Amino acid sequence: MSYFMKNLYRFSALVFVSFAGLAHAAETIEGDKGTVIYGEAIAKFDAPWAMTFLSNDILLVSTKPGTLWLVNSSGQKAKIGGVPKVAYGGQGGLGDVVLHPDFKKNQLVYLSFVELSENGRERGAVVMRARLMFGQKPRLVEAERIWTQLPKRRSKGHFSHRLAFGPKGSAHEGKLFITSGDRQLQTPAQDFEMALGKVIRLNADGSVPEDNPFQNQGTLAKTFWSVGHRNALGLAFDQKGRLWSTEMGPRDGDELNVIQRGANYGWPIVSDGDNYNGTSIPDHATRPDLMAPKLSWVPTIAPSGLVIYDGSLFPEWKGDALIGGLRSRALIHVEIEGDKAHESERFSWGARVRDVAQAPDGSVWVLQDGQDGWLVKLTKQ
Ligand SMILES: [Ca+2]
Ligand SMILES: [Ca+2]
Repeated sequence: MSYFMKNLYRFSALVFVSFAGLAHAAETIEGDKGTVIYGEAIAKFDAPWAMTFLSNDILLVSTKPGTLWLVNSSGQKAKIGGVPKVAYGGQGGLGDVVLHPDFKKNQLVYLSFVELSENGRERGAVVMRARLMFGQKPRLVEAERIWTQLPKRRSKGHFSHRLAFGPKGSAHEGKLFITSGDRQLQTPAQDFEMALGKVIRLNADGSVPEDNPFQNQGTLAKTFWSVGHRNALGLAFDQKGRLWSTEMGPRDGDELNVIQRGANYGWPIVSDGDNYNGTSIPDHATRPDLMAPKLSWVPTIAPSGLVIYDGSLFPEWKGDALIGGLRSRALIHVEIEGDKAHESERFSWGARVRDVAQAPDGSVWVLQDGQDGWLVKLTKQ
């Protein structure tokens, strides 16, 4: 066991206040193709948004109002200090939480959240990194802003602000990817002077990699990896080093994309869905020059968190996408075969699924959306 893990366990034995009976007995959940899995309710949160594992038994959970929790598998929680104040409202607040790939050495944590402009009228996302310290009380120290979503806008939606680090050994090792939504304004997704409707790629310290694709289209464009996105709430690498993203469509037309360097994903020029006001948007097939999704959904699933499964507990899911569905109230299993993807099975137990993650032991954990959002652990038994 590493020095870090020893510290973590010693620490966690001290700070977790003991609650009795929080975790519930496992209940069976049957997929629409008949696969049976088990769900165990671990702990409840006020509007949880994201989670990331420190070990099999300990994870971080963020909530939209602005709390970051250290949680163990018995459902015990400790609040983490030093989290900045966030602009909570609409679709925004505290967002994603991910670990630096060398977290066990440097204890660096990356958070995304929404802040107000100086005049208090406009909003935009921010990415901050800080060191997670254990002591009498867990806390973040040495907080440092590494990205600001520009320009800020009045809208309270489509921040996206999902984060993913390129895995070790991949072409993107140590690179931080950020989804930046169109802020409900559509056209910024094709505008090279706005970092909205883009996937952003940065070095771990926030500096701009010189091999990003758009070097001659202005300062902001140097941070872009891909353009033409609407509201990408899921972002995850697979074992081959490919980056996948889920994207909320307008009325229908949700997408699962493979994110490629310099590509244009078409929003708002094309979508397999249409506008909420009933006007139609040409489908992706009409514009082969714009990158088509690997899979799109009509009717909507409202996709949020995404993981590409790599565990051994569910060997039949290895290499496949697991997507949290909001309006579809489901965990959606998408089978990936080479370059192709299709929906394989839907697991629904009546809850909107905000985020999905894989624990080191291969169990799959979901965060249910809303004010009484449960953290649920999914296993085979
Ligand atoms: Ca698209
Ligand atoms: Ca369409």
